[in-house]
Parts: sequence; C-alpha cells; structure tokens
Amino acid sequence: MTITKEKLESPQPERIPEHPKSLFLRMDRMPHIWCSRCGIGIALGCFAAAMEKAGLGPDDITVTSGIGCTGRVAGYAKVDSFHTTHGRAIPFAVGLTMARPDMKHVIFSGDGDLISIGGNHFIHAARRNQNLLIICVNNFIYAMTGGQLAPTTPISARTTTAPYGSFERPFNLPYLAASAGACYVARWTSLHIRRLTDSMTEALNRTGFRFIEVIAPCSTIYARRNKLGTGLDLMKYYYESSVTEFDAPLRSLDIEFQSKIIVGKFLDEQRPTFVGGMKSHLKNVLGDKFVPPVPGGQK
Ligand SMILES: Cc1ncc(C[n+]2csc(CCOP(=O)(O)OP(=O)(O)O)c2C)c(N)n1
Ligand code: SF4
Repeated sequence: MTITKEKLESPQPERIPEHPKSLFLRMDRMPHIWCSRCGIGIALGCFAAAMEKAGLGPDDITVTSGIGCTGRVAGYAKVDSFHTTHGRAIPFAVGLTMARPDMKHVIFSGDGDLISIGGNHFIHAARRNQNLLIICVNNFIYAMTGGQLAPTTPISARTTTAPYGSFERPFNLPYLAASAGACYVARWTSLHIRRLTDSMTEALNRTGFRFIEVIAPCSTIYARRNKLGTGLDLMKYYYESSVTEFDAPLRSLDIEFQSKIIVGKFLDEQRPTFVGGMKSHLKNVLGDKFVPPVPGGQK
C-alpha cells in the first residue's frame, strides 16, 4: 500500500482506549469536575478496583453521596447511585438497606457532609449498626463552598473562615466512629492505593456499620491557604508522614497540623445489624407469629 500525502493528512478514526475500570465508572460523564491532583478521584479509582476484587457487579451495589466535592462521586460511579441533599446521605441509604437488603449499600461523602451537618445521622447509624459502608474523604475543609473551617480542620491550619488558624479541636474520626458503634474502622491516605483498595474490598465483604477514612487534603484551597505547595507535594507529604499501626489505640489517632498520621485498620468485629437484630428479637418475643418485614431477610 502506498502512503500518499492525502492519506496521511486525512482524519484518522479516533481510537480512545477503554478505561480499565469503565465497568464501574460513568465514562460518559468524564471529564470529572475535580481539580488536578485532588485525592477524591484516586479514592474513587480504588473503590472501582475494590468492587471488582470483591467480585461484585454494578447490580450488586448502590452508592449514595451528600453534597460537596466528594459528594460528586455518586455521579461518576456506574451503579445505582444517589446524589442526595447535604448531610442526608445516611438516612437515605438506611432506607435502601430496608428496601434492598440483598444489595451492598455504600456512602461516599465528605467530612463536612457526614460529620458536620450529617453528624447526628452518623452517630445513630453507627450505634444501630446499620448495614452501611461509609467512605469519608477527609480533606480538612469544606472544599466545594470555598474552604471554610470543618470539624476536621487541624488546630492552627488556616481556612477562609479561620484566617489566623483554627483553634478548635477537630474530631478524631476513627475514634468517633468506633465509640458510636462501628464494627469496622480503617484510615488510609489517598496515596495508599493498595492498602486503601484492600480495606475497601474487605469492608465490602463485611456487614454492619463500616467506616473508612481517606485522608486527601484539598490540593487547591487548603494547600494554597496553608502554603503547602502543589497537590502532589501534599500527597507525598502525607504519604511519607504516615505511620502504619494496625490496632493502634483509637484515642491516639488525632491529626495535628503537618504532623504524623497514624493509618491502618483499627477495628474489625461482627455484631448483628439493625435489621438482623430486630428480626431475631421479634422472633424470640413473638415466636411463630413473627412475619419477617423484609422478604429475603437481612444478610
Ligand atoms: C442544607 C445545606 N447547607 C449548606 C450547604 C452548602 N454546602 C454545600 S457543600 C458544603 C460543605 C461540603 O464539605 P464536605 O462535605 O467536607 O465536602 P468537600 O467539598 O470538602 O468534599 C456546604 C456547607 C448546602 N448545600 N445545603
Ligand atoms: S476544591 Fe479541593 S477537594 Fe474540591 S476538587 Fe478541588 S482539590 Fe479536590
């Protein structure tokens, strides 16, 4: 075949290679809205890998998010996904656990959404051991609304509403989750890709209230306000400052500004879920008169 000048200059059919995780990602919604070097997309990539590793298909799982940069995950996960109102991802997903106990229900949202406006739902869902996997991206601020102080902002870190640095004690999220009743608790940074994927895979295969914190400081607003360099500098810093300590005492997991971060799996135990506990209790009390409220039963 002769290669002519016309042939070389004629438009070539576009060949875009398929994304390796396209089974679990809505490629028609790309490009996503996240800033370059933001850790949220990495966490979503880990989650897509975890769904595959856990042997789950898109029909086995739901993803619910609240509002915020992290809340946009619901728009990109190619499963039945729900972008709910701010702070209300948990009660929405509790409804899903009642309606579809045969599916895995995951909440993917920000620290402001889950722990600030949604904090009350968080502690009660944990107390009741609702059958939910919560993935909380902790970027230390309210990113989507411009970088306000969050309940996770480290002391002395600057935000738009704390220009002289925060003086409020932030929540230690793993400790909060565990003391409220979670049965699986882990923390990784967004650069612990393999560890984070493994934790997500493991937690997908458990039942009850499971909590994974992903440390991914906002590479745009938080980094700029605190003069921490580029997003990559930030990720590298947190990765290198992380100390893996499985079963570290939960009280010791506070995060101080630009200091070491303890990562690992801190809790992994099983107890009856809310629906499972309710059914066995009613069966004990009512005997044969008990009619299970959900066909198929809670796993
Ligand atoms: C009822 C209500 N209050 C306030 C807001 C404004 N708002 C939107 S996102 C957000 C905070 C998001 O912070 P976070 O959950 O940490 O998510 P991030 O953007 O940091 O990922 C706030 C206060 C809202 N949308 N609805
Ligand atoms: S503003 Fe911050 S949290 Fe939001 S997408 Fe950009 S880097 Fe990520």
